[in-house]
Amino acid sequence: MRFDVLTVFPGMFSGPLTESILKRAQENGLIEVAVHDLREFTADRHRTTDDSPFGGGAGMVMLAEPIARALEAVRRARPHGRPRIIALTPAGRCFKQEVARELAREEWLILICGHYEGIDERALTLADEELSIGDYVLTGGELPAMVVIDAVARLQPGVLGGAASTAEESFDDGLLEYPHYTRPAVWRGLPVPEVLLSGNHAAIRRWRRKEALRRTWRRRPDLLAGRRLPPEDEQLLQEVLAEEGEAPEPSVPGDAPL
Ligand code: 9D3
Repeated sequence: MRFDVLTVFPGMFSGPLTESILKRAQENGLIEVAVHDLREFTADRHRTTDDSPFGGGAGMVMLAEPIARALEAVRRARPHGRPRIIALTPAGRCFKQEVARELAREEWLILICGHYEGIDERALTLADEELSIGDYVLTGGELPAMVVIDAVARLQPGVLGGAASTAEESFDDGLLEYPHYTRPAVWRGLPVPEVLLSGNHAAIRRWRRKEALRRTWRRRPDLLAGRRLPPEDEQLLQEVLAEEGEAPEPSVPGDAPL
């Protein structure tokens, strides 16, 4: 899978993409990432990428022309593919695991990073869609683009170690993960739950599922609301509810406007 990133701060991408899993994924040819400096697509002597907003107001707006020229250049370089063009903006559709799964099926993504107050609306018409990574204010679309690349890249076959590592995890079945423990069996007086040392794999599996349900009920009740659980999960959740005194926090994360 290929990612082309359009940005006025190409240097921001060197760290995250050249370490660890994303580095190995590129070395193994599983993903390809090309970062393009929008300044290279300016026409004036000062290599201008932004200007003040029509109608007045604070901040700067990114010019449409360098974005259009950069898009034309990266498409011209691969005339037989068809990219999905995504602009990272605070007003976009919220990026969730479901969106990551959807994008992971694409062959080619072009990510346009806004910076300053925003992008000229006419340049946004060149994108297929806008994505936001959540309701908090960042300084630009660069970190969001890296978040999207990371979440999408790890879903490409072969990028993570084993096949199990993707499928068994929290957001793949919409629940939070069960708690994890490693050596020593007693750390500063705190023991590991006995069942995990029992060697009884059926009991361990059941305990983990129950603790995943407990944690989700406690911390993210929104993930369980309006969801039909299979009978085994329903049974485990009833046990959790009988054990847990108070109702979970009433607040639902992720639904507050900026
Ligand atoms: C007060 C109006 N602000 C909108 C919330 C202006 C503004 C703030 C920050 C405009 C752009 C930005 C820079 N942020 C992004 O470009 C961005 C972003 C974000 O801030 N949060 C979550 N996802 C994203 S994707 C791009």
